Amino acid sequence: MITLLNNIELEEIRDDFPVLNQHVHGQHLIYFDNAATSQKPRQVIDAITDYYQRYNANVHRGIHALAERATREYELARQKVARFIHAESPEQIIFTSGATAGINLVAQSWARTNLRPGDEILLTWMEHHSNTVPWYQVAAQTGAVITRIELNADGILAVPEIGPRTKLVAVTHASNVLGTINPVRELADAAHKVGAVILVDGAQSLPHLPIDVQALDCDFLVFSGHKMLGPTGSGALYGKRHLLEAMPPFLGGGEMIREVTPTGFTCNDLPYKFEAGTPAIAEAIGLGAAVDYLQRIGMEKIRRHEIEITQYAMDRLCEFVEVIIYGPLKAEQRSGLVAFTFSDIHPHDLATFFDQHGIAIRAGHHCAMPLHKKLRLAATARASFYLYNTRDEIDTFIAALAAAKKFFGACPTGRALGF
Ligand code: 7TS
Repeated sequence: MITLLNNIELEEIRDDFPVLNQHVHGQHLIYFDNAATSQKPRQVIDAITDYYQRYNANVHRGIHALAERATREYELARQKVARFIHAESPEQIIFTSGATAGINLVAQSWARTNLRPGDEILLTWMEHHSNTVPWYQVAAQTGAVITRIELNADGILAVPEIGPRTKLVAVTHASNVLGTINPVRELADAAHKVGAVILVDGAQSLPHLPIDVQALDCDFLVFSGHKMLGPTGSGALYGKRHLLEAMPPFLGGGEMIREVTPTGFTCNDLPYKFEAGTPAIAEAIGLGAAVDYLQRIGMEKIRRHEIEITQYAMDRLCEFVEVIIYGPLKAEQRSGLVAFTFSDIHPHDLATFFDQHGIAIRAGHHCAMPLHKKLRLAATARASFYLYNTRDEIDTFIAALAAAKKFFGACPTGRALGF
């Protein structure tokens, strides 16, 4: 049986994150900006330091002891990531600098060579710009067209019949604004029925939910290490082997070749075909340490904890008639974040007010401008949680919101959702 994190476990977890133990503007820091980037435990920081202090060397080329150790640890990190997402093999894990780089790789390699004029790329209204702009670029290059799956009033996808013109479905697993967890397996089945492929943006799901790429039957999945306790500049692309094998390399350079002649080159095997140049070695090793950390606690347990505190945060926010929450109202249907507006107070003013109380939230369009346009909003405020956040912190956040109400003189708006 999966139990919740108890108070002792939570204290132990919090002790692993040095950054949490500080004051901001004279108040104890409350970090609710985890959807932008998570904090890093000592174990990840130590793994990076250890690499630089003890075995800094390039990978896959040196024959000396340091190079062999660096290569071993780098490849071990790949194995850890493969196991974490239940990939069939480590060769299907391409290290990238993050979700954005993974999507661009698929756009410029798979999509650019497979799409023809009139082919459809099916997105949703809740995509991050990283899962939007690369498709606009590839549409301009190939003559493909962009279409979008509609949302219902709760910010949930209405899974459509996918038509024969659709060649690619690119969908976020969890929205960074609405929190909505999308039915990826259903979408994969619908895409595969018409011979389309599906790319899943796991930037907001992988840090928070147990992920099994084989159960999801996704063709590609991307994610960022820095949102799951790992370093910035780390992340990966997972792909089905037959697709990766058939794709041309995206970047050319060292490492990705088998042979270079005076006039041409042949490609290296997977995954090196897509890892041109010296990779982010310390970052990959740090990501491996982050995976170890998450697995030691258990993704099911982390998920239960986040459901619990997210539901608590939403319930407490609903005590204010001035608050509008965007996305599904049941925490089970969303990842651990809540985007909201508070009367007619500008979200940036609200974020500044929270900052003065030592509480870090994010305000803005969260790199999801098409969604905000659809909601007829310029911006929302967003509190996003992770395994180290507590109910007590949410109580402090709610007390700060009550203070903001007094300070700004908020009144109810009664604005509707507006999908
Ligand atoms: N996809 C989703 C769903 C995201 O939320 C983000 C980043 C990305 C892709 C891009 O990730 P990157 O690591 O390659 O930059 N989202 C956010 C956010 O919500 N606030 O700051 C970054």
